[in-house]
Amino acid sequence: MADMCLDSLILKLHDVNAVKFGEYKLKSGMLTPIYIDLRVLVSYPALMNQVSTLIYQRVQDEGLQFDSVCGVPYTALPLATIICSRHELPMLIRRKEAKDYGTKRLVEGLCRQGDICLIIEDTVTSGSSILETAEVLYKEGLKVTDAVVLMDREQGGVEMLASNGIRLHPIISMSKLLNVLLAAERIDAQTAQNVRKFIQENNTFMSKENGNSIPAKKPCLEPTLQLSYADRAKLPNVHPLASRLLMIMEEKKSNLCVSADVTGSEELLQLAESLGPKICMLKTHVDILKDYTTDFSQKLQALAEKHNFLIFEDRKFADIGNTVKHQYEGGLYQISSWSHVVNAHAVPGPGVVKGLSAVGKPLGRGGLLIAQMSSQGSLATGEYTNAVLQMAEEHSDFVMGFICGSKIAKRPEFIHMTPGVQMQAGGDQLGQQYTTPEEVIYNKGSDVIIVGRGVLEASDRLKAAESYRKSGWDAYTKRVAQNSQ
Ligand code: S5P
Repeated sequence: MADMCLDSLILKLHDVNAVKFGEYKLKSGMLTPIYIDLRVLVSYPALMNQVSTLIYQRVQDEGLQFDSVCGVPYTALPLATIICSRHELPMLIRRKEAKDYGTKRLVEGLCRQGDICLIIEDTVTSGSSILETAEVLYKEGLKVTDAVVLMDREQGGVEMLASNGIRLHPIISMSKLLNVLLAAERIDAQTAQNVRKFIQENNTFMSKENGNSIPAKKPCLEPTLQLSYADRAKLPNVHPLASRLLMIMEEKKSNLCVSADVTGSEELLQLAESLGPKICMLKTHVDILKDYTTDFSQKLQALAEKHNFLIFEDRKFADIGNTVKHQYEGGLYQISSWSHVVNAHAVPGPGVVKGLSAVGKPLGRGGLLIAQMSSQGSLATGEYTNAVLQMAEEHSDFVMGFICGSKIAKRPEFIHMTPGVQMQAGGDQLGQQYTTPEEVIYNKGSDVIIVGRGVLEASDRLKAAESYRKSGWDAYTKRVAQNSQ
């Protein structure tokens, strides 16, 4: 029912030219094959009402808690007005420029210290307009935790806002819009494909393969980023293994996880022995070893003990609960018997976590959910990432954190681990995309850098590991110092 409602709204938006195909320039100067202009809505009162109803519906469905509502000027301003008037909610108006007479206020309406203000927006590309509005509200002593948007262009806005502590709830995604218009034969397959390609290649948040600019450059100035790893290790609700990892990081001054992607067990053990003192964690892909034995896994555990690091088998489980239970516990590798941490895709739904937890929790193991991926064209973005966050919250007795490109969870108990890291931004021939340790830890607020070939392909692996350790650690100390000023 709600879906049919959305489909008909999308067609109506197309009817009134609020969605256009061709070549258009965005606020950022970027040329786009699709343009969404919801300013025309004010000429269609029935449509205005329908959009306002959907936005409010979403607010209720999500059970959002807030004290007032603010629409991002100007397009969302009348939408916020309708919603606030209908439901008798206090509204705030953000001025674009302060009046040059009178009170010079940037926000009109009653601002009480500590009140939560819900932001409403019409379209999101990078998320910067919402962030700008939030920053004005912060200056008035307000808090912003959530924002609802009618159209999400799926170009990184959800992730950018999440890294700034704002959860974005989109009503219509770009993918949904294209699917509906295509099914109704409003556009042809080629047009839809062109737009999809453009969206994938123009994510404003994840770094680009060829090292293009990342607009969301600002370091996250979020209170939880003031916390040191040691402080976080002591939080009352932290997962015991996350606590242990945070303590290891603090003690060894290392937020480096080396990805030991080698194919011989002897070489892997040598790596663990030599790089052990530099790392907080060693990541394995046990299924690429040509000579796995139980003896190998025992030796690896002994080295983890000796050098005080955790073992993370990057198995990326992605099946129904019952199957992953067997895959985790049994088979040739018996992963649960030696790996402290494993990861999983959230695609199958919560069953995958429940299956892993049934095996891992009694053994004191922990899990990471894959919320985002470093590879080009990854589908783990936007609403998917939001849903992964939600799943982690609901299973935080086993899930200790995420594989992600940036800090996405507000709770400081969660660990953020980021792959796709090298000293130089760039990529490989198969879609891997690299960001620097400084970018990942300082600008994007992640906790752990995962480095594979950056270390493995160096002529001196130990020296390379040390330089990644230092780079990651320096970025962390700079971030903590910056945020506690
Ligand atoms: O999104 C991801 C998730 C993971 S776990 N992107 C990744 O690259 N990884 C893993 O990190 C990948 O399987 C590989 O083992 C490592 C990155 O290796 P590198 O050589 O590109 O640094």
